Amino acid sequence: MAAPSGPPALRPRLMDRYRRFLPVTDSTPSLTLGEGATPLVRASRLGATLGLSNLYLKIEGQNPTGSFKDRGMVVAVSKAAEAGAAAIVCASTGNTSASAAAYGAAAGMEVIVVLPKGQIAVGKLLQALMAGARVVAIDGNFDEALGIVRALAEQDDHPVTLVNSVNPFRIEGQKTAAFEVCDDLGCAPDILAIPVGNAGNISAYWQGFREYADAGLVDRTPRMWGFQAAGAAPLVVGHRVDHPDTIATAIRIGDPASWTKAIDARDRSGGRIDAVSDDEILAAYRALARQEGIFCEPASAASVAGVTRAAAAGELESDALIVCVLTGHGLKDPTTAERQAASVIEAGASVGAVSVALGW
Ligand code: AN7
Repeated sequence: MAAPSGPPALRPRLMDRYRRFLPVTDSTPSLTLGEGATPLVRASRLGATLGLSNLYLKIEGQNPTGSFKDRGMVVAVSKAAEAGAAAIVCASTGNTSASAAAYGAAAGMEVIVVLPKGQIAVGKLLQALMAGARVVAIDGNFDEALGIVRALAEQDDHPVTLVNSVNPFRIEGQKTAAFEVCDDLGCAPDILAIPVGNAGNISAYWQGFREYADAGLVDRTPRMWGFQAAGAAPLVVGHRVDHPDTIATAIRIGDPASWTKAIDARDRSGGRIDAVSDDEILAAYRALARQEGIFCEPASAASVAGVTRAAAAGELESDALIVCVLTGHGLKDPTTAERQAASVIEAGASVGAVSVALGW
């Protein structure tokens, strides 16, 4: 039997499934690591706690490198390959670099990532290094790293393609998550809640919902609810934050590149962009794991933290159709998990000792 030329039929390639909405041509290489088609899970127990009967979670941590970045990266790297690029570069709070490293490796490209030193979750850093990316850690934050890679990509002596979300192909790929939400629900949700850092993803979802509505595939668009961490909430305070700080390192960003697009998504959708505290983020992070069995990274829990607060304030109809995007996998950041988790119970190697340890 001949080997299949792509992934098995049950898992269509993201770029094939939504090809009519993507900048894909016959000369675009068909790169894939199996991205997209992530689960939309009904959060019954957490929903009951919050008084919400239609709360859903979009589990983007189930992408190949464990975050939503893969949707955009597969398109950006494919288009870079189509254009003949031999090298890609990005700045990152971690997930973009993990994704760029993986897709760059799969495409046979050189990958360079520039990161804020000491501010990257250990799993993400190891993903980039294992995939063979050259990792440069700067004495500065993400916003400074982005400024540096933008300048590097403009130099002529070392041709390199920038794959941060200022690369429009990233947004094109990421909008497919909105398509999947609509396809799975059979309609658009009332509210789409999402963490916001550099603001590419909220812009991508909004674009996706609008394109689906324009194509007549859904009859409305959701209200876009973005949530930033309180210590890194430039879109909420209305000005750049020079020293962003939060436990949710993925969204530790003070000067979002897609600022205008995010504000546009908020305003045109009748939505909101609010700040949630690190304590609220961590409470949602624990609740997701304990009540739903879903282990996301801290930044991802900002979406649920925001909906939790709105529910507590009585701002939500109990039957509102709400989708919270969980952008990245919990295993990426074992350090935060270790600090939030219960302790192991130690016991001797006998039934009696284990029973005693369990308090039986
Ligand atoms: C888990 O990896 O910016 O608002 O450099 O990793 O589109 O930036 C990551 C962002 C949310 C925010 N959740 O998305 C990077 C980076 C997780 C993330 C965001 C990020 P954007």
